[in-house]
Amino acid sequence: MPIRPAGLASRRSGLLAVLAVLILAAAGLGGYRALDGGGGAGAGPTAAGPRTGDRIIPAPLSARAAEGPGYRLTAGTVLRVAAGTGEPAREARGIADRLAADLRRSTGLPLTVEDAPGAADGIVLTLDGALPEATGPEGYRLTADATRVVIAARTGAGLYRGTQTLRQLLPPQIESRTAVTDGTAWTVAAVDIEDRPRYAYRGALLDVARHFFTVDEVKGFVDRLALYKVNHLHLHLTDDQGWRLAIPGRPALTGIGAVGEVGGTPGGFYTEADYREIVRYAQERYLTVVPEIDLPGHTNAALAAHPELDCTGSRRPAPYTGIEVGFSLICPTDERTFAFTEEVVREVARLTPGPYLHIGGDEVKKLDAAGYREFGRRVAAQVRAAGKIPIGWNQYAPAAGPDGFDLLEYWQGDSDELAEAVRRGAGVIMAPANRTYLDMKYHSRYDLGLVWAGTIDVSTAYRWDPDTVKQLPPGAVRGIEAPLWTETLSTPADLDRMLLPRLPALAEVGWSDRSRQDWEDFRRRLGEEGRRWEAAGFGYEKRPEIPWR
Ligand code: TNX
Repeated sequence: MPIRPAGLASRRSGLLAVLAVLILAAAGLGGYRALDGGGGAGAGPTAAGPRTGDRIIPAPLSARAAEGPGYRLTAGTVLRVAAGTGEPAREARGIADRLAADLRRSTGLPLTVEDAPGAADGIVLTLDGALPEATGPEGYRLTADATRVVIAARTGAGLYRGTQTLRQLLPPQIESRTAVTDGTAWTVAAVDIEDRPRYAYRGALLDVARHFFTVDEVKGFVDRLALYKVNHLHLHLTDDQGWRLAIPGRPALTGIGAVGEVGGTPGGFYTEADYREIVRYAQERYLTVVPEIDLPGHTNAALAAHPELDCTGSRRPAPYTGIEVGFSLICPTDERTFAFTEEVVREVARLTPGPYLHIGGDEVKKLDAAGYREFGRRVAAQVRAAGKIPIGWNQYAPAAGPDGFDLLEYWQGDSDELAEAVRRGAGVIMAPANRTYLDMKYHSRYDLGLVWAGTIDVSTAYRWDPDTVKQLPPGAVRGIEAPLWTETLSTPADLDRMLLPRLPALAEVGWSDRSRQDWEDFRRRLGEEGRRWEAAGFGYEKRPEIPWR
């Protein structure tokens, strides 16, 4: 560990802080005030100093600023895990190790991790089943004072979300991928935060079919989602332009179906090991992968590999590199089609630990309503037989309800059909294209993206309520999703420009209590995130709506 002046300074102030506490305790005084002098320059809550609870995105349920200078990370800071024994302890330990690794990169501090039930000082991660039940599976409580930061949750997921809040309570340079040597004080303001999500499902979709993205690039995408407490990664794995997941026994799917992408550049695909690695990486950040195999349309790549699945029985289509939709269909009246879907569904289910399997269903223009509904119900039953919960785009609404789709993802389309499906028991994930589509341009002259659903600036992404997009009974909306379609996006830098700063806006819509959402306040908080992204090396679009600092 390099010893730098900043490290020495913080070790000294840490000692002073401990001394001050002892003196105060001996004098029988409470409070933090007397510590101000011991914190050294930059340790007090100045404008450029510690983040307070009102900087966090998505906004927490409640954040109270507490008295005092807060907690400063020093060379003596230890992460302590208080989570009993067995599997919960192992899980909490894993979260602490990841947090320590993330904080070490920029701070250069040793930040060792220890098991310490009932620990007093340091950064304490505690799994606590006695927290109120309302905390839920992703809720947590974070308190910071001069001696410690405590993150408490009922589950590992809650603990992990709390660690992301801790990152945001530290200065933006905390996101640096290399050691920061400018003397930054790693101080967390004294706060008491209680937090839990509004919706259980908060997703983002990455379209790896129109343009292929490598495992490492997908991991980068996951990193960005995790910062804002997104908990589902929807991978759009197949489309006209490419089939991106290897299926044993069907080598042509990737051998033929994965070679290209939009624009004619080389495509690619994930092997079983690649896909498992994405799932593992996402899981480690408490994101569930939702794989999508888009059926029965958007299937040109599958048909190029398996021309026998075309209704004419033999026409092998050329690989498709354009961006039109609605022209392809696997034959819904041929049993070979259902043998194919059964095999694919079983295989994807086998590789996927998460509960969901998405089977698309959008923009099918060459099939009548009855045939389409029947196809949907049969494949949904295959998904269920493979042990997964079937999700479809809202066009599958007529095939939703008992034994059909359990969840519909709304992007655009018929409201009555959707309401009917909800009456039959379906839940809804809201992804209205005119709010959540991250591939829509910011403004009409923007270089990347499409405009068919309108232009979406940050305020448009932020100012809407998923519960009132459609008139649905309370509880029908299970969450939201932000899709990043990639017809016009081919590099990670392109993804970043479309994702940031709209992702945090949508993340707050999905996470924060409605009463905590406020555009003016959000703009102000978002203005600080730019420095965080610069420190992390993330690209973003400096939209003039935001007061960047
Ligand atoms: C509509 S959303 C689509 C996608 C396109 C997207 C482009 C949906 C279910 N279908 O196939 O990529 O628009 O914005």
